[in-house]
Amino acid sequence: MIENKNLKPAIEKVALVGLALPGQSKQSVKDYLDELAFLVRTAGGEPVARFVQNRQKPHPKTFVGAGKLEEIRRAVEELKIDTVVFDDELSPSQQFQLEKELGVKILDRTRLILDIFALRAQTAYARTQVELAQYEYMLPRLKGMWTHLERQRGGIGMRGPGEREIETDRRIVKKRIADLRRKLAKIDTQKQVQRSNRGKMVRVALVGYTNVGKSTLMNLLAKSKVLAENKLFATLDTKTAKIQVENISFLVSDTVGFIRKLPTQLVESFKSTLDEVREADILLHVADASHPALEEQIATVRRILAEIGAGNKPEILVLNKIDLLDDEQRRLLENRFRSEDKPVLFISAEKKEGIDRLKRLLYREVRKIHISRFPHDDFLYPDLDFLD
Ligand SMILES: Nc1nc2c(ncn2[C@@H]2O[C@H](COP(=O)(O)OP(=O)(O)OP(=O)(O)O)[C@@H](O)[C@H]2O)c(=O)[nH]1
Ligand SMILES: [Mg+2]
Repeated sequence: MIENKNLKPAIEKVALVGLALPGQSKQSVKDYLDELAFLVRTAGGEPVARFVQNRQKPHPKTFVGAGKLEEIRRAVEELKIDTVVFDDELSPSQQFQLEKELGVKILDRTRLILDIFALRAQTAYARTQVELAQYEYMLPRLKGMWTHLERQRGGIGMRGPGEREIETDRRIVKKRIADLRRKLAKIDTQKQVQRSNRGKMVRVALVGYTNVGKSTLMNLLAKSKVLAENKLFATLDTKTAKIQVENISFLVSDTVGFIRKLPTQLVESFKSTLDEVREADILLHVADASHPALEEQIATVRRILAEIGAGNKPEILVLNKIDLLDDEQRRLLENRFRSEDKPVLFISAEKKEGIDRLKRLLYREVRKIHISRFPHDDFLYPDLDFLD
Protein backbone atom coordinates (compact mmCIF):
# COMPACT_ATOMS: atom_id res chain seq x y z
CA MET A 1 0.00 0.00 0.00
CA ILE A 2 3.02 2.28 0.33
CA GLU A 3 3.65 4.34 -2.74
CA ASN A 4 6.92 4.10 -4.46
CA LYS A 5 8.11 7.66 -3.99
CA ASN A 6 10.84 7.32 -6.62
CA LEU A 7 8.34 6.62 -9.34
CA LYS A 8 5.75 9.22 -8.52
CA PRO A 9 5.97 12.61 -10.18
CA ALA A 10 5.71 15.59 -7.80
CA ILE A 11 2.03 16.29 -8.43
CA GLU A 12 0.32 14.55 -11.28
CA LYS A 13 -1.31 16.89 -13.76
CA VAL A 14 -4.64 15.48 -14.77
CA ALA A 15 -7.12 16.17 -17.57
CA LEU A 16 -10.78 15.30 -17.00
CA VAL A 17 -13.01 14.00 -19.77
CA GLY A 18 -16.79 13.63 -19.59
CA LEU A 19 -19.76 13.32 -21.87
CA ALA A 20 -22.87 15.46 -22.01
CA LEU A 21 -25.62 13.03 -22.87
CA PRO A 22 -28.85 14.14 -24.55
CA GLY A 23 -31.16 15.88 -22.11
CA GLN A 24 -28.46 16.46 -19.54
CA SER A 25 -28.33 19.99 -18.16
CA LYS A 26 -25.19 22.15 -18.25
CA GLN A 27 -25.29 22.28 -14.47
CA SER A 28 -25.28 18.52 -14.08
CA VAL A 29 -22.39 18.14 -16.53
CA LYS A 30 -20.49 20.66 -14.44
CA ASP A 31 -21.42 18.91 -11.18
CA TYR A 32 -20.17 15.60 -12.55
CA LEU A 33 -16.83 17.01 -13.58
CA ASP A 34 -16.53 18.90 -10.28
CA GLU A 35 -16.98 15.59 -8.53
CA LEU A 36 -14.41 13.92 -10.77
CA ALA A 37 -12.00 16.79 -9.97
CA PHE A 38 -12.61 16.24 -6.26
CA LEU A 39 -11.88 12.53 -6.68
CA VAL A 40 -8.64 13.36 -8.50
CA ARG A 41 -7.57 15.76 -5.74
CA THR A 42 -8.42 13.19 -3.09
CA ALA A 43 -6.15 10.75 -4.94
CA GLY A 44 -3.35 13.34 -4.85
CA GLY A 45 -3.52 14.77 -8.38
CA GLU A 46 -4.19 18.25 -9.76
CA PRO A 47 -6.88 18.67 -12.41
CA VAL A 48 -5.61 21.18 -14.98
CA ALA A 49 -8.00 20.78 -17.93
CA ARG A 50 -11.57 19.67 -18.64
CA PHE A 51 -13.10 18.31 -21.80
CA VAL A 52 -16.77 17.69 -22.43
CA GLN A 53 -18.29 16.27 -25.57
CA ASN A 54 -21.96 16.18 -26.49
CA ARG A 55 -22.71 12.64 -27.54
CA GLN A 56 -25.55 10.14 -27.58
CA LYS A 57 -23.26 7.55 -26.03
CA PRO A 58 -19.52 6.91 -25.67
CA HIS A 59 -17.55 6.29 -28.87
CA PRO A 60 -16.98 2.52 -28.93
CA LYS A 61 -13.27 2.81 -29.61
CA THR A 62 -12.09 6.04 -28.04
CA PHE A 63 -14.93 7.19 -25.74
CA VAL A 64 -14.90 10.65 -27.41
CA GLY A 65 -14.85 11.33 -31.15
CA ALA A 66 -11.77 11.98 -33.26
CA GLY A 67 -11.94 15.79 -33.11
CA LYS A 68 -12.20 15.89 -29.34
CA LEU A 69 -9.45 13.34 -29.03
CA GLU A 70 -7.15 15.55 -31.06
CA GLU A 71 -8.01 18.50 -28.83
CA ILE A 72 -7.10 16.43 -25.77
CA ARG A 73 -3.88 15.26 -27.39
CA ARG A 74 -2.79 18.84 -28.02
CA ALA A 75 -3.58 19.85 -24.45
CA VAL A 76 -1.65 16.86 -23.12
CA GLU A 77 1.38 18.12 -24.99
CA GLU A 78 1.01 21.80 -24.24
CA LEU A 79 0.14 21.47 -20.57
CA LYS A 80 2.43 18.50 -19.97
CA ILE A 81 -0.44 16.43 -18.65
CA ASP A 82 0.52 13.14 -17.01
CA THR A 83 -2.84 11.44 -16.77
CA VAL A 84 -6.23 11.60 -18.48
CA VAL A 85 -9.24 10.51 -16.43
CA PHE A 86 -12.55 9.52 -18.03
CA ASP A 87 -15.76 10.00 -16.06
CA ASP A 88 -17.04 6.51 -16.83
CA GLU A 89 -15.86 2.94 -16.94
CA LEU A 90 -13.78 2.33 -20.07
CA SER A 91 -13.83 -1.02 -21.81
CA PRO A 92 -10.46 -2.78 -21.92
CA SER A 93 -10.13 -2.00 -25.62
CA GLN A 94 -11.03 1.69 -25.18
CA GLN A 95 -8.41 1.92 -22.47
CA PHE A 96 -5.81 0.33 -24.73
CA GLN A 97 -6.68 2.50 -27.73
CA LEU A 98 -6.66 5.73 -25.71
CA GLU A 99 -3.30 4.93 -24.22
CA LYS A 100 -1.93 4.35 -27.68
CA GLU A 101 -3.36 7.59 -29.09
CA LEU A 102 -2.60 9.91 -26.18
CA GLY A 103 0.63 8.36 -24.96
CA VAL A 104 -0.06 9.08 -21.29
CA LYS A 105 -1.63 7.21 -18.42
CA ILE A 106 -5.36 6.63 -18.94
CA LEU A 107 -7.64 6.07 -15.98
CA ASP A 108 -11.37 5.59 -15.75
CA ARG A 109 -13.69 6.60 -12.96
CA THR A 110 -13.85 3.08 -11.54
CA ARG A 111 -10.10 2.72 -11.29
CA LEU A 112 -9.81 6.17 -9.71
CA ILE A 113 -12.37 5.28 -7.04
CA LEU A 114 -10.69 1.92 -6.42
CA ASP A 115 -7.39 3.77 -6.06
CA ILE A 116 -8.82 6.12 -3.42
CA PHE A 117 -10.26 3.16 -1.56
CA ALA A 118 -6.79 1.55 -1.66
CA LEU A 119 -5.30 4.76 -0.23
CA ARG A 120 -7.91 5.05 2.50
CA ALA A 121 -8.10 1.42 3.63
CA GLN A 122 -6.80 1.37 7.19
CA THR A 123 -7.47 -2.11 8.49
CA ALA A 124 -6.46 -5.48 7.10
CA TYR A 125 -10.16 -6.15 6.57
CA ALA A 126 -10.74 -3.03 4.46
CA ARG A 127 -7.56 -3.73 2.52
CA THR A 128 -8.72 -7.23 1.73
CA GLN A 129 -12.05 -5.91 0.47
CA VAL A 130 -10.35 -3.32 -1.74
CA GLU A 131 -7.85 -5.84 -3.01
CA LEU A 132 -10.62 -8.16 -4.11
CA ALA A 133 -12.41 -5.31 -5.90
CA GLN A 134 -9.18 -4.31 -7.65
CA TYR A 135 -8.47 -7.85 -8.86
CA GLU A 136 -12.06 -8.16 -10.11
CA TYR A 137 -11.53 -4.96 -12.06
CA MET A 138 -8.17 -6.15 -13.40
CA LEU A 139 -9.26 -9.60 -14.52
CA PRO A 140 -10.90 -8.65 -17.83
CA ARG A 141 -8.17 -6.08 -18.47
CA LEU A 142 -5.03 -8.08 -17.92
CA LYS A 143 -3.92 -8.02 -21.51
CA GLY A 144 -3.56 -4.30 -21.97
CA MET A 145 -2.89 -3.51 -18.35
CA TRP A 146 0.22 -3.02 -16.31
CA THR A 147 2.27 -2.39 -19.36
CA HIS A 148 5.91 -1.52 -18.96
CA LEU A 149 5.00 2.14 -19.38
CA GLU A 150 2.39 2.03 -16.65
CA ARG A 151 4.67 0.26 -14.23
CA GLN A 152 7.20 3.03 -14.53
CA ARG A 153 4.65 5.73 -14.00
CA GLY A 154 3.21 4.74 -10.64
CA GLY A 155 1.02 7.32 -8.88
CA ILE A 156 -2.74 7.57 -9.17
CA GLY A 157 -4.49 4.39 -10.22
CA MET A 158 -1.44 2.28 -9.41
CA ARG A 159 -2.02 1.77 -5.72
CA GLY A 160 -3.22 -1.50 -4.34
CA PRO A 161 -2.35 -5.08 -5.15
CA GLY A 162 -0.79 -4.44 -8.53
CA GLU A 163 1.80 -2.28 -6.90
CA ARG A 164 3.39 -4.98 -4.82
CA GLU A 165 3.55 -7.51 -7.54
CA ILE A 166 2.41 -6.91 -11.06
CA GLU A 167 0.52 -9.98 -12.06
CA THR A 168 -0.69 -10.51 -15.57
CA ASP A 169 -1.29 -14.22 -15.47
CA ARG A 170 -5.03 -14.86 -15.58
CA ARG A 171 -4.76 -18.13 -13.71
CA ILE A 172 -2.87 -16.58 -10.84
CA VAL A 173 -5.25 -13.61 -10.65
CA LYS A 174 -8.24 -15.96 -10.64
CA LYS A 175 -6.72 -17.99 -7.84
CA ARG A 176 -6.00 -14.81 -5.89
CA ILE A 177 -9.64 -13.75 -6.32
CA ALA A 178 -10.84 -17.13 -5.06
CA ASP A 179 -8.47 -16.92 -2.04
CA LEU A 180 -9.60 -13.39 -1.19
CA ARG A 181 -13.26 -14.40 -1.49
CA ARG A 182 -12.68 -17.29 0.90
CA LYS A 183 -10.82 -15.06 3.34
CA LEU A 184 -13.62 -12.48 3.25
CA ALA A 185 -16.32 -15.12 3.64
CA LYS A 186 -14.58 -16.24 6.84
CA ILE A 187 -14.38 -12.70 8.19
CA ASP A 188 -18.00 -12.12 7.14
CA THR A 189 -19.08 -15.08 9.25
CA GLN A 190 -17.19 -13.69 12.25
CA LYS A 191 -18.76 -10.26 11.75
CA GLN A 192 -22.17 -11.88 11.46
CA VAL A 193 -21.64 -13.57 14.83
CA GLN A 194 -20.47 -10.30 16.36
CA ARG A 195 -23.55 -8.56 15.09
CA SER A 196 -25.89 -11.23 16.36
CA ASN A 197 -24.20 -10.99 19.78
CA ARG A 198 -25.45 -7.44 20.03
CA GLY A 199 -28.81 -8.94 20.84
CA LYS A 200 -32.04 -7.20 20.18
CA MET A 201 -30.73 -3.68 20.60
CA VAL A 202 -32.12 -1.31 17.97
CA ARG A 203 -29.61 -0.53 15.25
CA VAL A 204 -29.34 2.76 13.42
CA ALA A 205 -27.07 3.11 10.38
CA LEU A 206 -25.72 6.44 9.16
CA VAL A 207 -25.88 6.33 5.39
CA GLY A 208 -25.38 8.92 2.69
CA TYR A 209 -23.32 10.27 -0.13
CA THR A 210 -19.61 10.62 0.53
CA ASN A 211 -18.38 13.78 2.33
CA VAL A 212 -21.79 14.88 3.61
CA GLY A 213 -20.85 14.79 7.31
CA LYS A 214 -21.81 11.29 8.50
CA SER A 215 -18.67 10.88 10.62
CA THR A 216 -18.94 14.40 11.99
CA LEU A 217 -22.50 13.61 13.11
CA MET A 218 -21.42 10.23 14.49
CA ASN A 219 -18.76 11.96 16.60
CA LEU A 220 -21.35 14.34 17.90
CA LEU A 221 -23.93 11.68 18.74
CA ALA A 222 -21.52 9.17 20.21
CA LYS A 223 -18.89 11.57 21.53
CA SER A 224 -16.50 9.24 19.75
CA LYS A 225 -13.53 10.02 17.57
CA VAL A 226 -14.02 8.96 13.99
CA LEU A 227 -11.90 10.46 11.26
CA ALA A 228 -13.85 13.21 9.51
CA GLU A 229 -12.25 15.20 6.74
CA ASN A 230 -12.95 17.08 3.60
CA LYS A 231 -11.95 14.21 1.37
CA LEU A 232 -14.00 11.60 -0.40
CA PHE A 233 -14.28 8.22 1.29
CA ALA A 234 -12.68 9.24 4.58
CA THR A 235 -14.49 6.31 6.19
CA LEU A 236 -14.12 2.78 4.86
CA ASP A 237 -14.45 0.79 8.05
CA THR A 238 -17.72 0.64 9.88
CA LYS A 239 -17.61 2.02 13.41
CA THR A 240 -20.39 1.23 15.83
CA ALA A 241 -21.12 3.01 19.10
CA LYS A 242 -23.72 2.56 21.79
CA ILE A 243 -25.74 5.66 22.36
CA GLN A 244 -28.19 6.47 25.08
CA VAL A 245 -31.04 8.94 24.72
CA GLU A 246 -33.23 9.24 27.82
CA ASN A 247 -33.21 5.65 29.04
CA ILE A 248 -32.97 3.72 25.81
CA SER A 249 -29.64 2.47 24.52
CA PHE A 250 -29.25 1.77 20.85
CA LEU A 251 -26.43 1.25 18.37
CA VAL A 252 -25.34 3.71 15.73
CA SER A 253 -22.98 2.71 12.93
CA ASP A 254 -21.00 5.04 10.72
CA THR A 255 -20.19 3.51 7.39
CA VAL A 256 -18.74 3.96 3.93
CA GLY A 257 -20.20 6.77 1.82
CA PHE A 258 -21.87 6.21 -1.53
CA ILE A 259 -21.15 7.90 -4.84
CA ARG A 260 -22.63 8.10 -8.30
CA LYS A 261 -21.56 5.11 -10.42
CA LEU A 262 -20.21 3.28 -7.39
CA PRO A 263 -18.14 0.50 -8.93
CA THR A 264 -20.01 -2.80 -8.79
CA GLN A 265 -16.79 -4.55 -7.77
CA LEU A 266 -16.81 -2.47 -4.59
CA VAL A 267 -20.45 -3.14 -3.78
CA GLU A 268 -19.72 -6.85 -4.02
CA SER A 269 -16.51 -6.92 -2.00
CA PHE A 270 -17.83 -4.52 0.65
CA LYS A 271 -20.74 -6.89 1.24
CA SER A 272 -20.10 -7.32 4.94
CA THR A 273 -19.61 -3.60 5.52
CA LEU A 274 -22.89 -3.05 3.73
CA ASP A 275 -24.55 -5.79 5.82
CA GLU A 276 -24.39 -3.28 8.63
CA VAL A 277 -26.77 -1.14 6.56
CA ARG A 278 -28.83 -4.10 5.39
CA GLU A 279 -29.44 -5.27 8.95
CA ALA A 280 -30.15 -1.84 10.41
CA ASP A 281 -33.59 -1.07 11.84
CA ILE A 282 -33.48 2.62 10.96
CA LEU A 283 -31.49 4.53 8.37
CA LEU A 284 -30.26 7.99 9.22
CA HIS A 285 -29.78 9.31 5.72
CA VAL A 286 -27.41 12.28 5.89
CA ALA A 287 -27.20 14.64 2.91
CA ASP A 288 -25.26 17.84 2.23
CA ALA A 289 -27.89 20.61 2.05
CA SER A 290 -25.35 23.03 0.58
CA HIS A 291 -24.43 20.85 -2.38
CA PRO A 292 -25.73 21.90 -5.82
CA ALA A 293 -26.49 18.25 -6.62
CA LEU A 294 -28.29 17.61 -3.32
CA GLU A 295 -31.37 15.97 -4.80
CA GLU A 296 -29.42 13.82 -7.21
CA GLN A 297 -27.17 12.66 -4.37
CA ILE A 298 -30.19 11.71 -2.29
CA ALA A 299 -31.60 9.79 -5.25
CA THR A 300 -28.26 8.03 -5.85
CA VAL A 301 -28.09 6.93 -2.22
CA ARG A 302 -31.66 5.63 -2.30
CA ARG A 303 -30.97 3.76 -5.51
CA ILE A 304 -27.90 2.05 -4.03
CA LEU A 305 -29.85 1.27 -0.85
CA ALA A 306 -32.50 -0.43 -2.97
CA GLU A 307 -29.81 -2.32 -4.89
CA ILE A 308 -28.28 -3.76 -1.73
CA GLY A 309 -31.69 -4.72 -0.38
CA ALA A 310 -32.08 -1.93 2.17
CA GLY A 311 -34.62 0.13 0.29
CA ASN A 312 -37.62 -0.40 2.51
CA LYS A 313 -36.30 0.59 5.91
CA PRO A 314 -37.61 3.45 7.99
CA GLU A 315 -35.53 6.46 6.95
CA ILE A 316 -34.89 9.79 8.61
CA LEU A 317 -33.55 12.32 6.14
CA VAL A 318 -31.02 14.66 7.74
CA LEU A 319 -30.05 17.70 5.68
CA ASN A 320 -26.69 18.72 7.08
CA LYS A 321 -24.40 21.75 6.64
CA ILE A 322 -27.24 24.28 6.83
CA ASP A 323 -24.72 26.72 8.31
CA LEU A 324 -23.55 27.21 4.72
CA LEU A 325 -26.98 28.46 3.59
CA ASP A 326 -28.48 31.91 4.02
CA ASP A 327 -32.02 32.41 5.32
CA GLU A 328 -33.54 32.57 1.85
CA GLN A 329 -31.84 29.34 0.77
CA ARG A 330 -32.98 27.61 3.95
CA ARG A 331 -36.56 28.65 3.35
CA LEU A 332 -36.48 27.41 -0.23
CA LEU A 333 -35.05 24.12 0.89
CA GLU A 334 -37.65 23.66 3.60
CA ASN A 335 -40.34 24.20 1.00
CA ARG A 336 -38.75 21.77 -1.39
CA PHE A 337 -38.69 18.98 1.18
CA ARG A 338 -42.12 19.66 2.65
CA SER A 339 -43.71 16.93 0.57
CA GLU A 340 -41.28 14.16 1.63
CA ASP A 341 -43.18 11.29 3.18
CA LYS A 342 -40.27 10.64 5.55
CA PRO A 343 -39.21 12.72 8.53
CA VAL A 344 -36.82 15.49 7.39
CA LEU A 345 -34.53 17.46 9.67
CA PHE A 346 -32.21 20.38 9.02
CA ILE A 347 -29.01 20.38 11.00
CA SER A 348 -25.42 21.54 11.14
CA ALA A 349 -23.21 18.88 12.65
CA GLU A 350 -20.31 21.30 12.65
CA LYS A 351 -22.15 24.13 14.39
CA LYS A 352 -24.16 21.66 16.50
CA GLU A 353 -27.46 23.09 15.28
CA GLY A 354 -30.60 20.98 15.35
CA ILE A 355 -28.96 18.10 17.20
CA ASP A 356 -31.42 18.00 20.09
CA ARG A 357 -34.34 17.75 17.70
CA LEU A 358 -32.57 14.97 15.85
CA LYS A 359 -31.98 13.09 19.09
CA ARG A 360 -35.64 13.41 20.03
CA LEU A 361 -36.79 12.20 16.67
CA LEU A 362 -34.33 9.30 16.84
CA TYR A 363 -35.56 8.47 20.31
CA ARG A 364 -39.12 8.40 19.07
CA GLU A 365 -38.33 6.11 16.15
CA VAL A 366 -36.04 3.85 18.18
CA ARG A 367 -38.61 3.65 20.94
CA LYS A 368 -41.28 2.28 18.59
CA ILE A 369 -39.03 -0.62 17.59
CA HIS A 370 -37.64 -1.09 21.08
CA ILE A 371 -41.10 -1.48 22.59
CA SER A 372 -42.06 -4.04 19.96
CA ARG A 373 -39.00 -6.09 20.98
CA PHE A 374 -39.25 -5.59 24.72
CA PRO A 375 -43.03 -5.29 25.19
CA HIS A 376 -42.92 -5.75 28.94
CA ASP A 377 -40.73 -2.73 29.49
CA ASP A 378 -42.81 -0.13 27.70
CA PHE A 379 -43.74 1.75 30.86
CA LEU A 380 -40.03 2.45 31.32
CA TYR A 381 -39.80 4.57 28.23
CA PRO A 382 -41.61 7.86 28.27
CA ASP A 383 -43.15 9.07 25.06
CA LEU A 384 -41.28 12.23 24.21
CA ASP A 385 -43.55 13.38 21.40
CA PHE A 386 -44.70 16.32 23.46
CA LEU A 387 -41.17 17.75 23.24
CA ASP A 388 -41.48 18.56 19.55
N1 LIG B 1 -19.86 23.67 6.97
C1 LIG B 1 -20.08 22.45 7.44
N2 LIG B 1 -19.21 21.46 7.20
C2 LIG B 1 -19.45 20.24 7.71
C3 LIG B 1 -20.61 19.96 8.48
N3 LIG B 1 -20.58 18.66 8.83
C4 LIG B 1 -19.44 18.14 8.29
N4 LIG B 1 -18.77 19.09 7.61
C5 LIG B 1 -17.48 18.93 6.89
O1 LIG B 1 -17.69 18.09 5.77
C6 LIG B 1 -16.52 17.30 5.51
C7 LIG B 1 -16.89 15.84 5.47
O2 LIG B 1 -17.28 15.39 6.73
P1 LIG B 1 -17.25 13.86 7.16
O3 LIG B 1 -17.92 13.78 8.49
O4 LIG B 1 -15.88 13.30 7.00
O5 LIG B 1 -18.20 13.26 6.03
P2 LIG B 1 -18.58 11.73 5.75
O6 LIG B 1 -19.97 11.75 5.27
O7 LIG B 1 -18.26 10.89 6.93
O8 LIG B 1 -17.60 11.41 4.53
P3 LIG B 1 -17.01 9.97 4.03
O9 LIG B 1 -16.61 9.17 5.19
O10 LIG B 1 -15.86 10.44 3.19
O11 LIG B 1 -18.10 9.36 3.20
C8 LIG B 1 -15.54 17.65 6.64
O12 LIG B 1 -14.64 18.61 6.16
C9 LIG B 1 -16.43 18.23 7.72
O13 LIG B 1 -15.76 19.14 8.55
C10 LIG B 1 -21.53 21.04 8.74
O14 LIG B 1 -22.56 20.91 9.41
N5 LIG B 1 -21.21 22.25 8.19
MG1 LIG C 1 -17.02 9.32 7.12
